[in-house]
Amino acid sequence: MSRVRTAFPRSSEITPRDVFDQRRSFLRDAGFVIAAAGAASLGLGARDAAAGTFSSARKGPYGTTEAPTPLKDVTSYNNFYEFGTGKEDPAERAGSLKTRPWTVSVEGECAKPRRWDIDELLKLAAIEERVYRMRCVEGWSMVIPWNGYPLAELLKRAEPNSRAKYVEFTTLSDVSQMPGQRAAVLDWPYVEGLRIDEAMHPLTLLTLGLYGDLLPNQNGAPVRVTVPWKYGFKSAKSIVRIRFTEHEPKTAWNKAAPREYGFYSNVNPAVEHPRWSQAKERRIGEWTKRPTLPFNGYAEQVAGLYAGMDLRKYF
Ligand SMILES: Nc1nc2c(c(=O)[nH]1)N[C@H]1C(S)=C(S)[C@@H](COP(=O)(O)O)O[C@H]1N2
Ligand SMILES: [Mo]
Repeated sequence: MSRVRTAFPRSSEITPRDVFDQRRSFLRDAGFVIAAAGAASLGLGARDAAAGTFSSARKGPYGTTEAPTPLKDVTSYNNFYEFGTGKEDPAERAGSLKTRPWTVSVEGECAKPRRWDIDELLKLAAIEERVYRMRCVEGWSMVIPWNGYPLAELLKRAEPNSRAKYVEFTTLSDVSQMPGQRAAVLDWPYVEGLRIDEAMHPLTLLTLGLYGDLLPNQNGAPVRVTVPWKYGFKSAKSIVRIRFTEHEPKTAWNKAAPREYGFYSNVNPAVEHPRWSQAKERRIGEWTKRPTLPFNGYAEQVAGLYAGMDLRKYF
């Protein structure tokens, strides 16, 4: 409780006025019932819900000072194939996703497997704001103020054992809520994975919100991961299971097109994708392309994880 409501300034004081106004109007337009429901379960009053569930979250480390992508773009230009392959499909169709009740089971190679309720996850650790660059393999990027805490906070509570070398993430599988799962574009459910040191890295965020509120459905409500130095598809949405494994997980995109999507998928301008250049990117809202940075600009934090590895082979 107190962890969510901190003594830090309200977001109306610390974010640019237009961003704040834009958020308010979005909440009004969307009739943000989910945020209100989440706020109620956290014991927040109606006024706090209107201002945003996490609006007083403290700024976490590693945030970029680059201008955030407008909320409207963050919530209307999405990849979430469970709701269709068009960029506007998730915003239009993800209303059918029921994000409560919701549980995430943490299992596999660990001493303390456990099923967590979403309300427990909301209170497990202090919710931070992390403004991360996100880079899609298709050649576009955004800057998104996420709300969450390091995934390590959750993982360490499971006490992974010595066989736990990877962490696998599985998205909900339910065609009645996710109409895009009727199409065989991927082998559902969506599965992603990280090496355990990547999953435990302080940059890897268990993400519960954006722009100060609970995640909109199209962005992976009620809980997703955010791995900012990897291409966007590594950041699995609407997660129901996290599993410690001894062997490299079989990921949905790797199974679909192994030559295009490697297990690592670190943002790397020097490794070309057969269909989209990785040398440059278009920041949503800008016209001139900007160069793509190694590890999406997070090399200082994560390059050491790959010391001695041939990143052209392990792409
Ligand atoms: N379950 C699931 N997770 C997913 C995807 C998806 O189709 N299904 N798309 C990925 C891709 S390709 C990207 S670029 C990001 C987009 O996240 P955003 O819409 O919140 O910006 O989500 C990733 N996570
Ligand atoms: Mo992506």
